[in-house]
Amino acid sequence: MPSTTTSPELTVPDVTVGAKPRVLSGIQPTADSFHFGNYLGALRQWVDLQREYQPFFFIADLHAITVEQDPKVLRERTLRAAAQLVAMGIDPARSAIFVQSQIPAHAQLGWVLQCLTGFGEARRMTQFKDKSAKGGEGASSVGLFTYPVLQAADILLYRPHYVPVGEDQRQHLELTRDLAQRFNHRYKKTFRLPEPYILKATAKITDLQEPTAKMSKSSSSPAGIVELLDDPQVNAKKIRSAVTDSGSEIRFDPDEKPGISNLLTIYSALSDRTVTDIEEEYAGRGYGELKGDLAELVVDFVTPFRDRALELLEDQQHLMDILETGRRQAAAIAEVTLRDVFQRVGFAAPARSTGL
Ligand code: ATP
Ligand code: LTN
Repeated sequence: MPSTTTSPELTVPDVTVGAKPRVLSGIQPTADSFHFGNYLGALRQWVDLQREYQPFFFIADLHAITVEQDPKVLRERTLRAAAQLVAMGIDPARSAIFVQSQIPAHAQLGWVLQCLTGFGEARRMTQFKDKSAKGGEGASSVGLFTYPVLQAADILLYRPHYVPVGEDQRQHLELTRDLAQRFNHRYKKTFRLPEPYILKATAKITDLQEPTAKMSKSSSSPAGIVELLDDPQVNAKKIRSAVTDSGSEIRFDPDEKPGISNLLTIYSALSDRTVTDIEEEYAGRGYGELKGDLAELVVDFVTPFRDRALELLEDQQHLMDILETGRRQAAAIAEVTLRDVFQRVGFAAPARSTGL
């Protein structure tokens, strides 16, 4: 396993002894296309981890409606997300790919965990502070406030070992571990304490126009974000027009040279070469050359990905079949966990219980 920024100890006994350890993550269907931050920060690790782990990957539509969504667009984006996951190499024969809202246990466990979360604890989540800053707290939904608690439920239901995400999700993973520990302590050991799986090198891909800010679906300007389903030539142009720093030296130094460092990070990830190797190759050469070559690498990467995703989108029934298979696999696990939880918190079982 490649080195990550975290490796806490597991404290809950492995409930899946003999089985492959699990990996789980989710992504919101809040844009027509995933971007390079999503891909390099998280999705690429999903693809890699699916080989050695039992993988659960889902499209977080419940999370998406914490801010207003057009229903028709949300449905379309959910399928677009599924197509992109498959196009980038998530193999439905290995991985359960599913839609969060199709598994009621997420919202049900979410409620139980909300009742274990302190108001002050939820208030400390920086994502709420950031996302409510624009319109003001009063205009934000309560769902946006409790977003991280639902995320904890998403994770804990499947008792995963690792959760591959970008750096911006670290705080939510910490809350998830705290809630798991609290539940285990108050009732009975039920949840595994999951570990974040955050690759240091690509944990925060930054905006091409504002290289100290995160590349983001909701806050990047069009020129600052490389969208994987966009016209490859448009993306090449965005790379060539990326904001770079004063001076002319090609050197990895995120504090002094955030623009060039971000381009070097993307270059290194796409070419599987070390940053040092790339720095050496471009020693004494200008920013323009680096950008031109990176633009070509980007075109080579996005073109086949985009073709495959668009082809998959033409057969929506096939995508829905994949999601249905994933739903069944996920439901089988989630329902067992939820039943344990309901029993442990003291909910009366229905009289003729044949499962949930
Ligand atoms: P928004 O910024 O609008 O909240 P997003 O662009 O962060 O959305 P998400 O669906 O929230 O997209 O993120 C999906 C995954 O991609 C998460 O694991 C997140 O940590 C990761 N991710 C998103 N942006 C970046 C980035 N710029 N660098 C590294 N990882 C990222
Ligand atoms: N908050 C995450 C999306 C998400 C998620 C999860 C990620 C929702 N539930 C569970 C990992 C595990 C984001 O990417 N912004």
